[in-house]
Amino acid sequence: MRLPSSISFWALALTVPLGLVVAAPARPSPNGETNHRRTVFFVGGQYVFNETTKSTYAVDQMYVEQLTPERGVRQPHPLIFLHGGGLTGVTWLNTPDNRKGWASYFLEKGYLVHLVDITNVGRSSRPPSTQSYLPTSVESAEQVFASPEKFPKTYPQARLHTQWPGRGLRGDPIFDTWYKGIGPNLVDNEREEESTTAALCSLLAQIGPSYIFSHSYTGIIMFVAADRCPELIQGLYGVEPAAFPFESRYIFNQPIPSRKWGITDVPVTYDPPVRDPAADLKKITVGENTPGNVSCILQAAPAKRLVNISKVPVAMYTAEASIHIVNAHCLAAYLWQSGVSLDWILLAERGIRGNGHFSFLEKNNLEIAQKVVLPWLQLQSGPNGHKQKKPKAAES
Ligand SMILES: *[C@@H]1O[C@H](CO)[C@@H](O)[C@H](O)[C@H]1NC(C)=O
Ligand SMILES: *[C@@H]1O[C@H](CO)[C@@H](O)[C@H](O)[C@H]1NC(C)=O
Ligand SMILES: CC(=O)N[C@H]1CO[C@H](CO)[C@@H](O)[C@@H]1O
Repeated sequence: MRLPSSISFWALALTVPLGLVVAAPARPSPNGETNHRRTVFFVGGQYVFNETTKSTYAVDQMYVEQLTPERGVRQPHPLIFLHGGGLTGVTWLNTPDNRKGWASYFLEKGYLVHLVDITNVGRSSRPPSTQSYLPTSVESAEQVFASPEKFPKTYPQARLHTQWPGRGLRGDPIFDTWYKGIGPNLVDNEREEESTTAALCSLLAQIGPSYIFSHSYTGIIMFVAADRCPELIQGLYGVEPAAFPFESRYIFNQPIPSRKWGITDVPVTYDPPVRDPAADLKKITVGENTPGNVSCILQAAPAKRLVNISKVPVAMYTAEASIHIVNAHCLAAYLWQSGVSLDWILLAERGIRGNGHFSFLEKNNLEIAQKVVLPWLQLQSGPNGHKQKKPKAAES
């Protein structure tokens, strides 16, 4: 499946006349990745003294991989990509079937790209005193993410899924490569949200106003970040953010109380103010509860406003055959009633069919980036976009 890189590199080089090599733009690598320079650093975290060992260690720091296009940065605002729960920044690199991923796509478009591992995950390191768990078993990965069409009773739209590369089951080399990149999550959601947000706001202070992308679980974290440092965020882009109001309904549609602050587990700023969310956020259940479109817990009128988050433009999309198609409308309704400026995009309405929850690495991943995501970023940066924040490079 993977091309032996040295052979394909030389095969390519030998077919191109020497003069053209010099004049040509960035040379594609074997899997179509965009040539770039990489810098790695850590942000956030703190030193803590351990009474048992009488020694000091770092905790809650965040790994950042900064990728600069070889042809130079041509966009004023950088991008930061947060991976989904159980994954790492690897998720945005080449796809499991070794095609070009979103990091390369946006590098090619001239963006300065940052891939992070959220705190306590992957290369961000985790002290042994914290508890972690494996959120995604092989069974649930097959059933809900990679081949829901083979388990059509899970949710009605599952049978529409067609875009996963390969068979989407264990034993298929593409599935196996992807699944082996899945690891543990922190049990303590509040610590995860607070520590990643602190690290993100510190990264933003260094690199200047940026767009934050999230997938799934980290949709929650991008909203906390927009509450804590909205002046440093140019926009939020949620690939199926899992910030469903007040409850999780993941795999078998069993509602589990979650996110007591509405769309987050940790405090965010409302107007009128909320001190005790259980008492101050008045709830109401709306809509019919059907397998393909569940009922939602929203704020009872008059809804309180998410005042800081509403300073930042937000886009999110939902794929036709994803598990999220059954409850994404609940998040959209909550954001709209709370005063957030949200563009909610249904991929099927843009003619993009058959995607599941991992659309950004499925067969049509670049079509989605080109037809759905890039146009939103361009609109934001254009004359009709949200207020432009001064990029770091333009200062001093
Ligand atoms: C302090 O160190 C001990 C011994 O290595 C370890 O068991 C304990 O979990 C550490 N405490 C914290 C809070 O990391
Ligand atoms: C899903 O339910 C909401 C109400 O909660 C309703 O507004 C929406 O139209 C429904 N969507 C579909 C596709 O039935
Ligand atoms: C970081 C930030 O902008 N926080 C603001 C959130 O909203 C409250 C209420 O308007 C402000 O007081 C904070 O400064």
